[in-house]
Amino acid sequence: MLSQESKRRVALITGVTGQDGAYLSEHLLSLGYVVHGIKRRSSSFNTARVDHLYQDPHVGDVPFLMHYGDMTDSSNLIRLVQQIRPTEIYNLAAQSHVAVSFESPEYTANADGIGVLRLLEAIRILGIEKETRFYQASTSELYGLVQEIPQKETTSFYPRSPYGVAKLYGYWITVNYREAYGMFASNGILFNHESPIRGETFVTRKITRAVARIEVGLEETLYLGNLEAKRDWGHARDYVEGMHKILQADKPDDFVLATGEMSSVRQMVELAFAEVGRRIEWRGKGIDETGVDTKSGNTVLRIDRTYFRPSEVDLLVGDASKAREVLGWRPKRSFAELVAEMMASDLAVAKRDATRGKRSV
Ligand code: NDP
Ligand code: GDR
Repeated sequence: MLSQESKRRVALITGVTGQDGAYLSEHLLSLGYVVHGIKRRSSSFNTARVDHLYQDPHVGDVPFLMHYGDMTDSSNLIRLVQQIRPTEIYNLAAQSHVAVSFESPEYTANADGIGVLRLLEAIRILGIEKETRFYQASTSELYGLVQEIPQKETTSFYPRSPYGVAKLYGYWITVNYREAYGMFASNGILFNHESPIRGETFVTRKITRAVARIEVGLEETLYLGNLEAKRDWGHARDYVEGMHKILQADKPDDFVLATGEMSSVRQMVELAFAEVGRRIEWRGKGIDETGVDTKSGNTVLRIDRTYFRPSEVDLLVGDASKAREVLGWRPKRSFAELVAEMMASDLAVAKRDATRGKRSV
């Protein structure tokens, strides 16, 4: 029989206000976990993605709680881990935008790299290595410059951004603490995953949001950078289930989660416009290329140089065979279904905004 202590299922999620934090919270709550999330202090509300999970703790025991914290503050992290004594920690907090990492490289290194060390040290300092499992949100950006297609756990890393380099430290310090101190510490090497609650500045959401706003007449033009970049895009809901499975494995290890299918930014644009019955015709070349909507004859897409990155990751496509074999994980939703869901959601928002007369922000 399980002891009281081993039956306890208490998760601590850093980055709980982000896309994955919200879906993972929902998933763990549905499995009966008590979920604690770390959110950053902000001058305006930043909890929209998890507000539906929140219940007032004054009414009694509630399964979802939030605490203020920051990955750059060791004492805060140690105190929270001590207070919560989680059985599982999911480290999802990060400055997660690749382009922004070129603007704020030092902060990105601090939060995304040293932040991982701070959490691992909190576990060690408190002596809870044997009762706490640790998940690190590693990324396909580690692969960067193509070394092998598709990329898997054994493919060598060659990050191409301050974000990728910071995450490389996070990956290896997780492996190191596992080997040095016998911690149950695992990396999920996740390829791009999206959803209707994806941040508005990542390319998929930027596209679906703009196409919806163009459709209802709130915007005229979508400005993008590199249309040729290719990514392996999955649905975030599938990927958070994989995160949980990684921590339920018999032993700690590193796993790629991916769909194995690749599409270009250009194809994503075409699919999103097709969802509202528009076909895009491409005219011009390079920075002068435009996308013309054949229905209206309007130029609905232009290239903007500022969205190109100083060093780009041209192509990512993952092989998730290991996760399939060891964890029984496989993605359930296709890329086409994902785009359709994101478009439906953004169209509903755009229509609401249009009736309120809201122009572009
Ligand atoms: P989001 O950008 O949506 O969420 C990031 C979260 O981290 C937010 O809650 C954010 O808070 C929080 N955060 C940022 N900086 C700090 C800090 N210094 N201290 C505490 N919290 C902080 O990312 P996703 O949900 O998409 O991704 C989750 C994790 O997975 C990230 O680590 C990301 O790098 C990684 N990843 C994501 C992939 C994807 O395709 N989505 C693929 C592979 C890895 P706030 O809301 O206040 O900004
Ligand atoms: P990525 O996602 O860098 O893969 O990182 P993003 O959606 O930002 O870019 C994907 C590709 O699209 C190209 N692109 C543009 N990107 C953005 N954001 N805006 C544009 O206007 C635009 N035009 C073209 C980019 O150059 C790039 O090639 C995401 C993040 O979630 C990371 O945290 C995560 O680790 C990786 O996915 C896996």
